[in-house]
Amino acid sequence: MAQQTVDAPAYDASSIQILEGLSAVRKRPGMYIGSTDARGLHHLVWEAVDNSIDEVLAGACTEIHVTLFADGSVGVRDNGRGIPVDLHPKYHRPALEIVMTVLHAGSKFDRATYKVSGGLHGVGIHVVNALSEWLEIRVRRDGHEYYQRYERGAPVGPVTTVGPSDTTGTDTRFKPDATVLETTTFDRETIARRLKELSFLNPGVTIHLADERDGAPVTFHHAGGITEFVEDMNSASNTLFKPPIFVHAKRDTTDIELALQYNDGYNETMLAFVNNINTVDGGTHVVGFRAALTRTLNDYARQRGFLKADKEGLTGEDVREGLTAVLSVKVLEPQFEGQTKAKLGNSEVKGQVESAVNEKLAEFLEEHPAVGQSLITKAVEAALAREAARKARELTRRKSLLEGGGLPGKLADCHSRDPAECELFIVEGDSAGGTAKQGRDREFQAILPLRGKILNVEKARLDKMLQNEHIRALIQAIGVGIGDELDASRLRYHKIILMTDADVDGSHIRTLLLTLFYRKMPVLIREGRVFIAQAPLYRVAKGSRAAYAFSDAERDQLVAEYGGSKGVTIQRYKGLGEMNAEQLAETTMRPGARTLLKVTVEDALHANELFEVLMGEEVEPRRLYIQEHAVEVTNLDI
Ligand code: 0RA
Repeated sequence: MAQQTVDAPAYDASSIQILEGLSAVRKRPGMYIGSTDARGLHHLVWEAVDNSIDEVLAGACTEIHVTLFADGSVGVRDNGRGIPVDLHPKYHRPALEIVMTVLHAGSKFDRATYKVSGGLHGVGIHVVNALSEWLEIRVRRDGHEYYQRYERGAPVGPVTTVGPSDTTGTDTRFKPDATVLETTTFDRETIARRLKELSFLNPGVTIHLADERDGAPVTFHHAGGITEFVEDMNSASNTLFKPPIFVHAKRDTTDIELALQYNDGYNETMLAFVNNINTVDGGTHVVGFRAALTRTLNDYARQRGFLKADKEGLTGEDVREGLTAVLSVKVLEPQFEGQTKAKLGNSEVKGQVESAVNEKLAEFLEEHPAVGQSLITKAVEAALAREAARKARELTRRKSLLEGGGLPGKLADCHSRDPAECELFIVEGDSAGGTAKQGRDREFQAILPLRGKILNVEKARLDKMLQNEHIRALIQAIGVGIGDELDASRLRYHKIILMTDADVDGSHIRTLLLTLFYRKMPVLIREGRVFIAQAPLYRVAKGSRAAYAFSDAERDQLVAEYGGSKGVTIQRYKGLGEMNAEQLAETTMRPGARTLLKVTVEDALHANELFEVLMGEEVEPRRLYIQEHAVEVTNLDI
């Protein structure tokens, strides 16, 4: 069959409008995709995938294929209805071309469902097009397959029919433009995480991810929806009841879905979505949910006699201890607020979610008294512990005053009082602590030695934590406080450096400290204040020459450089304590000579998984996790 052109004038006034729209996007990409870094780059993929998800929401699509191609392009293919190609009445051009170049909302070709607006999402596929070196689109519809190619957003030819087709769908493939984006390398893990999330939120769809660059293809399909999402989040925890509670309700035009379950830990893990967008900064839907949870559980506890009528009620914190929840709402005209547009602003949604959750959760507890009892028992315990923690905190406060200046006795502080240049080394063991004290630059380097095991904060409540001598010393030295009383401006050191032995005990202590920071002083990790020191594993010497090796490979390389193993002595450091002060300083502590690894938290969900798996009760997930992942750190030379 010969190629056919879909009828359209070659060039007219609408072409000019198209070119003007394109240049606006290319001039200020940040306005449309938030930024031009990796985040902005991935935004292009979200935009393309969201378009296919809109077809899923319309009940018209069941399969989405995402492919990362070896040439740096990405493809998103769906089996939806296909973008219309008939001539647009106003622009006199195929609708497809209009969708790809200018139009995004409020037209005949706009799909009416819960769509995303007001935020960075839903800006329109034409933005992806404008920021792509090239984009090729194939639409299967009305018995034909149509094709068009664009370069930097402008069509390089008309829409043509390239053959017959007995299916429908859209296939978009684009290569991000390196001249407007700082980075163009897609990260498979980032994309896989989002696709997995979407497959939980839209149980009717199956999403395939293929990476031609390397790695095996994966498929995401979760018929159980957000209930399965909560089960997945809790897979490494002991849950108080099974399956999760599931609530589905409609209030006015707002659709509300909630799945929740409790585990025997002390943390809250909640994910909230609006029209499939992860609202990491919460908003009115989350406020409504929290109010309803607190109210319903208090009413229930009073009615069933778990709480005396005259007693103070359970607080929001009490009822959220050990909570794992996913809230997914669909709102007709969402307003997203805040710097990252990740907070829902619509005020009516608070009442809608609150009313729905009040009603449905009360109903559920009525029908499942055993679940009700387990969850109330947990919240009442939390309330008692909260009271004990308050007393313990008061005690610490008074005590730290008595001790003078509030600094722990074990801390060898530095002279400088400028936090920006100060560093705190947290050192495992008194003996290594002594060596570090001798080797440090006392002007800006402080040393806090910790002896023996520190407490596992994943398994302890605040009151017990504060009774622990090491934890009190850490809190006092760092200065920002903890939990509710956290004040980041009181940070005493801009670098907090963990210096532990390269053995099992050392890595255990390191994980415990990271858990403490992540759970109780998360701002330190978010702001990139926490580092891991890299101590050498070997000293390789021959005659008057000597050098340090930080891995087995480096050791072997040094031996080779020294002309083979003859006459070479290799000293293996089993702990920091085996180095003298000068060696420790010159290999591990001195800026310029040392290597520090900065601790990053990729995202809360990911980190949560790590800490829960590593620190939780269940052994098997921990073993599997350690096999699969290395420590969550990225390399940084300082
Ligand atoms: C406009 C109208 C209709 C569908 C679409 C756009 C559409 C867009 C994309 C983008 C990626 N995949 C897509 N699939 C569909 C409705 C068409 C109709 O009513 O038949």
